[in-house]
Amino acid sequence: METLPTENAISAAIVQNFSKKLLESLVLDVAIVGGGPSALVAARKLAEAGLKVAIFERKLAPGGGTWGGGMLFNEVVVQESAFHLLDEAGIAHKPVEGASGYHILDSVEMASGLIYNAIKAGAKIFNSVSVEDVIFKNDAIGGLVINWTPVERLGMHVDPLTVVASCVIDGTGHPCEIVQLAVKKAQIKLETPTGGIIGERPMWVAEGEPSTIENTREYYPGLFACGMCANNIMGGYRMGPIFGGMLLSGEKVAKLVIQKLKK
Ligand code: 48F
Repeated sequence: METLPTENAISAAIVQNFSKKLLESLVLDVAIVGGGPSALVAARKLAEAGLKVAIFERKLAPGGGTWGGGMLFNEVVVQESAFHLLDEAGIAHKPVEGASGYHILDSVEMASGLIYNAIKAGAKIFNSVSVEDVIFKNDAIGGLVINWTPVERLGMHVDPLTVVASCVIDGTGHPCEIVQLAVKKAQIKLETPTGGIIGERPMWVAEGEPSTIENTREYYPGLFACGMCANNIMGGYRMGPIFGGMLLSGEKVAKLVIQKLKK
């Protein structure tokens, strides 16, 4: 009997495996929007806790603002309180001379290490997928509305698909896209002093780092925020190429989600 040509076997394997991965991710414990550093740590921790978690990332390469270091000098700085998260992922770091408690590391190693470890822990990552809306039912956020990034970029009139999730994490960084659209379209009131998004403040490293962690929380039933998104919502300060707050924010949001789902 004639066997199928290799070309066919390769294409069939890709279609079958991707379809299986997507089918298994249509109902999730946790759907994360954006694959920046905070989201990647959260995904790893959630997967390690045995939860079904997937990241939907608009760009071809996950990693968010990690790759470019400071002004394209591809090195970043992390403070002592977050070293354990680098060590758990096998990412090397060394002291910054003259700045006690700060270590410097290769930003490409950090991005690739965070991505690799999230996947190895069992999280799924869908790249080139943009989240364009949320599922909003019974006064809670219940999932995501997704489409291919090229469809979004080309402005093609193509209906999206949906992903149902018990919890959604907005990890979209500075623009906090998902919370923005939920406030606008579902007219929800957030757990903030004004009920709305306060807006990110300018750079102040000493304030921005702890406030990123402090501002990481559930802002509406089913809708959590981490990383710079959380700072934008609560009016926190930015901090540039220091990433400890991002990593710790990912760790914190995972803990909050696990606590909620255990209840
Ligand atoms: O901005 P980003 O890296 O998130 P983060 O974890 O980290 C912030 C730092 O990189 C840096 C900083 C540290 O000092 O200030 O900025 O808060 O990554 C956010 C990711 O979300 C993706 C976007 O492409 C990026 O990779 N993203 C944004 N909107 C969407 C999205 C969307 N609607 N759908 C899918 N992905």
